[in-house]
Amino acid sequence: MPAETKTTCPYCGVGCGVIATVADDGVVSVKGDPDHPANFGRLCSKGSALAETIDLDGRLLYPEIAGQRTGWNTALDLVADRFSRAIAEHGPDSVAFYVSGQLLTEDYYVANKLMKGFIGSANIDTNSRLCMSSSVAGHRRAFGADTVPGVYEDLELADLVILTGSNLAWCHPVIYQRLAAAKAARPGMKVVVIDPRRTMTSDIADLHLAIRPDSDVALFMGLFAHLIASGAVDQNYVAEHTSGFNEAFATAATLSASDILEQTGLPAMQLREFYRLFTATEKVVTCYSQGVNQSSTGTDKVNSIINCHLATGRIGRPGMGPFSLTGQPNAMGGREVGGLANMLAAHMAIENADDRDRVQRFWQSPAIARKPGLKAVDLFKAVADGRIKALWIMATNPVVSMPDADAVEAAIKACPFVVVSDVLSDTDTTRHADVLLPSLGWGEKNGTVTNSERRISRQRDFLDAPGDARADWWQLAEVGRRMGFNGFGYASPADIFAEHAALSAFENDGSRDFDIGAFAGVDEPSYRLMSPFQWPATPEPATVSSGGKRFFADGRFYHPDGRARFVALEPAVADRTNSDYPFTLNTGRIRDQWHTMTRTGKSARLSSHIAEPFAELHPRDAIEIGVGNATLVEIESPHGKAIVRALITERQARGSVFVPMHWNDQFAAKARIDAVVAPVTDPLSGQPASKNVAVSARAFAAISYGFAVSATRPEGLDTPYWALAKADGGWRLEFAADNHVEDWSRWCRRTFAIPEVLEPLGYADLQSGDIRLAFFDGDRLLAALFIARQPVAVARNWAIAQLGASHDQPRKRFALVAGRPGSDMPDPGATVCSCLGVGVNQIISAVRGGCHSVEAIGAQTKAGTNCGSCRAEIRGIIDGCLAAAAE
Ligand SMILES: Nc1nc2c(c(=O)[nH]1)N[C@H]1C(S)=C(S)[C@@H](COP(=O)(O)OP(=O)(O)OC[C@H]3O[C@@H](n4cnc5c(=O)[nH]c(N)nc54)[C@H](O)[C@@H]3O)O[C@H]1N2
Ligand SMILES: Nc1nc2c(c(=O)[nH]1)N[C@H]1C(S)=C(S)[C@@H](COP(=O)(O)OP(=O)(O)OC[C@H]3O[C@@H](n4cnc5c(=O)[nH]c(N)nc54)[C@H](O)[C@@H]3O)O[C@H]1N2
Ligand code: SF4
Ligand SMILES: [Mo]
Repeated sequence: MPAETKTTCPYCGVGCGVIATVADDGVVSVKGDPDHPANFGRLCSKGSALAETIDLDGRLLYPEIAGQRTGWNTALDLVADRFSRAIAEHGPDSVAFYVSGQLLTEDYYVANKLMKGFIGSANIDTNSRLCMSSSVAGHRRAFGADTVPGVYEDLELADLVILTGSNLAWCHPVIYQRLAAAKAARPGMKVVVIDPRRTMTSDIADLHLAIRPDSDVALFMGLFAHLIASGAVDQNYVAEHTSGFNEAFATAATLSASDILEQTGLPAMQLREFYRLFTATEKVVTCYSQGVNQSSTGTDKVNSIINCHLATGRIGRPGMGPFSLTGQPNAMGGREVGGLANMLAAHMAIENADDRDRVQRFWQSPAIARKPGLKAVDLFKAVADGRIKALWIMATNPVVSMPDADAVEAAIKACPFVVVSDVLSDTDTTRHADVLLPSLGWGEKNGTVTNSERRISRQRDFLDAPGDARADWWQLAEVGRRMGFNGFGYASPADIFAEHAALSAFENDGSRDFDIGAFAGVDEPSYRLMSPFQWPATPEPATVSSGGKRFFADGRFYHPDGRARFVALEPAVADRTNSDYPFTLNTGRIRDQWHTMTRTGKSARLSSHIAEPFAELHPRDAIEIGVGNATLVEIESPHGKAIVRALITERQARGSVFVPMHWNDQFAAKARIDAVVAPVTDPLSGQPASKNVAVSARAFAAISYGFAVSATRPEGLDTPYWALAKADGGWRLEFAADNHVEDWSRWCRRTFAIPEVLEPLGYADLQSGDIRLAFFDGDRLLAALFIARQPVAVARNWAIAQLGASHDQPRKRFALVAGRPGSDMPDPGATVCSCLGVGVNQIISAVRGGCHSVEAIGAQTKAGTNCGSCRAEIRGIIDGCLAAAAE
């Protein structure tokens, strides 16, 4: 009987329930958990492909010191010794942890306790600084606590859903599907998307406001003034439960209608329509994500939104409220344990002496951090200038994901002692570690995560620990013990969770929002069986709710006077004066990759949707800088450079380029876009402004372009542009050279490790410059190379399919060097539906055959019938074909 395990998806903050099955032959499969209240059985493309990302290829299996395998005892003793010595010689602030919203709550709790309570410094920060810290700061300013008031159901109950700075269709796909289903069932429901780019999410929007980058504060200040002018303010709510209204109004009133139009760049009609909709609709939810948080005015953006909800009293009631969509699976759990450098555990404040005393008494710890520690960008600056002598990085890849990434890499290299805990042996960060510690990954580790709607779910193990890999919490507790501290004798994650829950309830009595005291004494068997629940879950009276609890319906907030605060704001003034860097670089995500690709990059299916790093450019900008579609573009700032493929599209606004954050030095020559991102941060939250970077964009002059498929991973790539992706049966490679290559055949032998005895089948056209080479081992294709002076036009998915095909007949081999599919091998085109491998050409032919709805396409081709993440794209293709046919 195959064993089923209920667990939680390790990717985004939606926090979907997953059922993992291990068959008798050890093969793992996953499906959505129909009983989980976040997804009710749905999974997106990334969740559906989880089983493809848990192989041991590239795994870090044993501790290493200076690149040599060692045992845990030696490694942990060394870590404890080097941290202790640094502290003894230079004080507690000379060491730091940089951790992650992908840790489980139990790991995170131990990391925070060790640093803040025992080492006595607050130099622990997390990648959530790059992700959620503006929301945290905005919540604390408005509510007096870092509280997300609403629940997912609110999006389904609302009559107006505003998605601002959120590409929900790609980044929170299951919430997007819930929203799309609710809108389909209740077509009166309106959706407004606010994003400088037209994204897949905009496709369900009744109104898309393509605002100028970072003009959000002006937009929402204008809305606030409009609500007042049109009498939409809930005077009672404002009088009873808030303060600061008049001050906020005074600054909002200074902004004229023409200021707002100028700053946002919106047509007056669109602006009026948006203000009208918000004013007229009581049930409004405003969801926001990184287009809001990742800004030099991120905290102000958050408060500009909350101001409008407070003014109308639309908060904490069904279908109403501001809603911060968290990115990582445990961004919320990290906030609960106080993983940010400026927070204490259990939503207590580091600046508050009573809180410090309370936490120290609870932990019975020798010390307690007295002031906030260094925030991520400052932390790595302190590493760079030598203030940090020992650094422990856990479950994050800062050489790829931090702004000014080349400087971060140099800082890590120069740091006297760096420990990295990861699941992979080769990442852009692990390569600079003095000590590498192998961690358990998803499916092996055990603990809890909290999703965007405050729901705590279990991640459970269903695989054996590979090699000597051990849990992150265990590594931290062992180092704590070896540094001579009591309080780290945990036997299991259940032990840690019980302590964390007890701290949340300790001297709380309703004074703090985060309370899961109902689980204070949780034992191993109950922890094992724990069902998803939402906090608060208070001890007295014991309330454990499976959902529906909202905050602030009673108008009681967590500032000492119990009132919420309006925040008086200034609109940000955009500075676009530097003509050397005239473009605005916007960075973010694509549908099928997760962050730095260490896991999703393993899946051929997920890599087939978008296989290369790219820059989205407006057609007129492309003409101006002389970039043609699919040629290459060089993006540069004073901090660094990247070379990526040009994707010319009307979805992009003029003057802006969008580049995904995912590609790194393992998958591309020079596409680590954070090397280009300036380390500019929000002054309150310290969150980097990753969406608005002044850059130049220019054509990269390639003299030849190449595409290749190969059975083994290409090695030793040295062209100025290359991008590698996993493909069924091997790898696919895109590249470009700026030098003449004398002998492509030799190049192939070196790059694809082709044995000397094998002769290529070749074709070269000296006139056009086209070269094609294929190497066969018997009837099996080892590698095929296509070179052209222009971007190579060969059908990619068809070429990849040849890796798995038999080439027993000469005709088939020649078809390959001819570079075009025969009539018996039609080209499916670029992948749209990665779950079922359906390409754009197949969908177009189904549309031409009369399938004019997403459902009809699904019935004909199966596209969009598994996870549904591609349904918006399919709708776009249908619309495009029908529009073209009508012309
Ligand atoms: N597929 C996928 N899903 C993910 C992740 C992933 O790596 N891959 N990561 C997860 C994580 S950790 C996070 S934090 C979330 C992020 O989820 P999102 O925030 O939805 O994703 P992003 O692509 O970073 O940015 C969202 C949008 O902000 C827009 N934007 C840029 N500037 C502005 C501006 O000035 N104002 C406004 N209003 N919008 C602007 C961008 O054009 C972009 O479309 O996704 C999570 N989900
Ligand atoms: N330009 C730009 N930069 C950005 C962003 C952006 O939008 N634009 N977004 C920012 C945001 S919101 C985020 S959240 C960050 C994300 O950036 P990162 O956190 O750097 O990205 P990940 O690839 O998720 O890194 C996780 C690392 O942990 C490892 N890992 C996986 N599971 C485990 C485990 O259980 N234990 C341990 N110890 N390791 C594990 C993985 O192999 C990987 O190396 O990027 C930020 N950087
Ligand atoms: S929406 Fe997708 S990535 Fe996010 S938790 Fe659900 S299955 Fe995982
Ligand atoms: Mo994030």
